[in-house]
Amino acid sequence: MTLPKALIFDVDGTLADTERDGHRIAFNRAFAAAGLDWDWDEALYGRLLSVTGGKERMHHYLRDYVYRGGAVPADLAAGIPALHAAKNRYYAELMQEGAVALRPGVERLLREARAAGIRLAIATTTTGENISALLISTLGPESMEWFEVLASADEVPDKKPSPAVYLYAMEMLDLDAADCIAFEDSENGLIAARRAGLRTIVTVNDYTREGEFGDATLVVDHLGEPDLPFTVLGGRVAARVPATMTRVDSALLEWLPADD
Ligand code: XBP
Ligand code: MG
Repeated sequence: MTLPKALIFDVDGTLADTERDGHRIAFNRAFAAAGLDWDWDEALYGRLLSVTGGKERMHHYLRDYVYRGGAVPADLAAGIPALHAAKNRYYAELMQEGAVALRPGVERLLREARAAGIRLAIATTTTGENISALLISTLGPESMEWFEVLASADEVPDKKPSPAVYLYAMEMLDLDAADCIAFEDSENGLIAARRAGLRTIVTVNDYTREGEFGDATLVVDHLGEPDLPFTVLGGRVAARVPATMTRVDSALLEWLPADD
């Protein structure tokens, strides 16, 4: 049992509830500003999250919800990149306002990993700009240096469940999958990480709690804090987690068995 050499984090839904409280609100502001009466409430957005990528999600919404499988007018489809750019501007504003906090245990684990010499990376389908907006607002500008690799849609156009962004992150780290652990919150994210051969810790959120995560190494409700123990919800090693382990920390990472 040895410490992993690197931790690779998903961003949206894993580091913070950016989907519900960030991207969703920003999409709605962009729609309203463009004079569109589309309104993505929390429940609808949860269904739309089955499609990764903001532009792809808008295409999916137009095709399956607005035009119900019929042809989407070309001018509306052509307007998606501009709507997406506006969404990201609203998203940046929301982050600057501090609208979203990191999930429990995230900052603690990042700091502990750094102290233990574990390298950090990010693998996300969102953009580098959106990553920095979140990190700077929650951890300060210096946190940008904490992550050796930021693998995002800017580097890798293939969205999860494609493993491409994880494979890219590992290539940049020059590490094998056996030396890394992925952190995810969604089914598409878990599939991507597993296809890349990574042991994966899933922290579910309100959108993903009911997901199918049997292939995860460990599924918990959050990473845990000293005064806020996690609840183990599933995963390959769930039955073997020692009762003394109540959060994802260096001790748990060192204990985490290899995939059987
Ligand atoms: C995140 C996504 C993204 C965000 C919005 O998936 O699917 O599309 O919802 O970001 P993951 P963009 O957490 O698996 O990376 O609008 O930049 O796509
Ligand atoms: Mg996610």
